[in-house]
Amino acid sequence: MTLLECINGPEDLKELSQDQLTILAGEIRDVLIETVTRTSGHLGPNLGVVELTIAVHRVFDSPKDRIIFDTGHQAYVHKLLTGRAAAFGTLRQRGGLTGYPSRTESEHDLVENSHASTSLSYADGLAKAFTLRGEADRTVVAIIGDGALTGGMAWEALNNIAAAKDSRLVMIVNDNGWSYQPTIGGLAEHLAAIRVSPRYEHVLDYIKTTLPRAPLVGPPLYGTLHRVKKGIKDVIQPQVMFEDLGLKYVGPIDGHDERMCEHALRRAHDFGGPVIVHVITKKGLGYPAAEQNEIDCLHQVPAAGAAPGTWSRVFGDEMLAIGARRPDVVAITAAMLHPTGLAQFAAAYPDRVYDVGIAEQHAVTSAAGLAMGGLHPVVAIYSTFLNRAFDQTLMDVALHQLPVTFVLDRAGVTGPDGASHHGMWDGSIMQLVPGMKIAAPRDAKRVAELLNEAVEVADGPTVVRFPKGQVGGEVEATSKLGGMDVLRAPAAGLGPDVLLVGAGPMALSGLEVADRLADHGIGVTVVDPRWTKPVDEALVGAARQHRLVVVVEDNGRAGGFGDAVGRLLRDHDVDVPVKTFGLPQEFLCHGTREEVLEEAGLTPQQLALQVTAAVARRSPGATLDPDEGGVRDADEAAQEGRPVE
Ligand SMILES: Cc1ncc(C[n+]2csc(CCOP(=O)(O)OP(=O)(O)O)c2C)c(N)n1
Repeated sequence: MTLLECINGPEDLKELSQDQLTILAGEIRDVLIETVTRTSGHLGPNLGVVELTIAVHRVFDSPKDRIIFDTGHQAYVHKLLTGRAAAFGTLRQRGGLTGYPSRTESEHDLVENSHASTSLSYADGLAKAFTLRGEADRTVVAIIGDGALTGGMAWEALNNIAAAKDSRLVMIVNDNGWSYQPTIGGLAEHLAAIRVSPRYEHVLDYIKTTLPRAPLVGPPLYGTLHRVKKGIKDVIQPQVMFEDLGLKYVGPIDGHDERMCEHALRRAHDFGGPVIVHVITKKGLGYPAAEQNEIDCLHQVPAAGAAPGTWSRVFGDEMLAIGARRPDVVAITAAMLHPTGLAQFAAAYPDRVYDVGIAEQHAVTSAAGLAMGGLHPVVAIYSTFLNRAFDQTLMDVALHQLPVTFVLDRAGVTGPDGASHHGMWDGSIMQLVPGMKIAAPRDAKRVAELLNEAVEVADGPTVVRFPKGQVGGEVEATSKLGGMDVLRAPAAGLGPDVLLVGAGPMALSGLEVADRLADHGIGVTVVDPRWTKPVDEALVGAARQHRLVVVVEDNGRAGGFGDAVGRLLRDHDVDVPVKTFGLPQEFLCHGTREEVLEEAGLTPQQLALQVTAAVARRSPGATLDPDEGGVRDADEAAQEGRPVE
């Protein structure tokens, strides 16, 4: 039996000797490598926090003390130490462990939002609540990476935490110098200066010899630490930063020396007010393939980079072509150069790409500034992360009618990253923005086409949204309807029963739906709108010629394209019914993209069943009485997921 198998919770850790902890750390790394290379997930970040997480759980008393992981992608070791080692093989699989902390999984998990830079705000509020409720024996621990520390929210929190002198709050800065890529910006340069100082080793030695001699309890002990820090400060200047904010600072600590981490954390714990513990770690430690990976230290397995054949790569290729033709086109990424497909553009035009750190809000308003300065910025961002820059999009870009193109990768169902990663909101919130134009390409050729159209728009913002993964086959239009592509007319001999409008790749699913419906004598016209905002007015006339309008979109059903189509038709007094098939307005779990789409009823087969039932309900002579005829059969079949006979 391994040591890890004996750990049922943090209490079991506290019994182990230093030698056993070293063995345990090795076992954890083995499990991480073996599991994550099989299941997919975040490998580099977790390999880097093994000793640190052990130390946190030995010093603090979870769940009485609350541990908050910023972003949460580095919480696998925490999972292994909090009773989930046996289930770890199910990581990120449907029904298995999630890839982030999960409140339903464990009482040790508090925050499951995987959007970065929030931990210090959660921690600030939580610590204040403990103070106000008189729970003076509880400490809040926030673990935040140097990447997440580039986000504005983290600094808004620090500003407030510095003033909350009573908060029992320990902020651990896990500084590995990397975000997805080397962390950029002034803060990163400060931190890097500490790490690369030739005297850093000296400092670590100094702490190692000084800390064990420090007094055992209370503020005097912190005073000693403080003097240690002052000593460091004398030789390494940049860390004045935290102190100038009025925050107590301990560090830098070698994050792979468990004993040193424990010493620092115990002293921070005993201080009784807000303290920053600055820990230096190596991303990917213990796995050469990660340590030596020059792109992102195997931040994620498989790599999140834009592999050939993916939507991200198709976008990246076209950006390169546009870059050659249009010197005014620049690109912005919020710490995700490779995953968003911008790497080739960056290599070709290094002066025309801005990595702003994990700072989506800044990215958008900075794009507004670039546009005001006569450039056309392309903000390449994952759909789910645009949410936090909604106000900037609305007020800073759209109100000023600025030509900024948002390229939203991972729009719609993303899969194993779960609820906070599904890009199911942008299609609705962008519908609210006056003057915004939204394109949804169905295939690779349309990515190129629509991106080119988007960067030609000079009087307002545009969005190009596409999903995660491999792009499918190409389908050409058979005719045009206004600016839209008609992909299929009703099969020979069948009337225009259903006008199926499929946004993005859902237009291709629509073709399969049409085939299935033709088998049941239902004629379907399949249209790809290309632009889902503004809704093409040619739909009005087309809707009047059909008995039912069906909209299919990979986005939440509330307020998306389907609602916009319905509104347009109502405004024109068209009384043909509109049915929208999209994602339920819920937080959807993890699973493969296919599994999640199936659960939402969005596979072609499920769509065909539901549309058949809807047509049957509206057929002359049809009745809603469940005891009668074909309507009932089709409805029931749809519910049971079996084909309509
Ligand atoms: C708001 C937001 N933008 C982007 C991301 C994507 N993302 C996940 S982890 C990560 C890098 C985090 O770096 P750091 O905090 O230093 O942690 P490390 O992985 O280095 O341990 C990024 C950019 C995110 N989770 N949230």
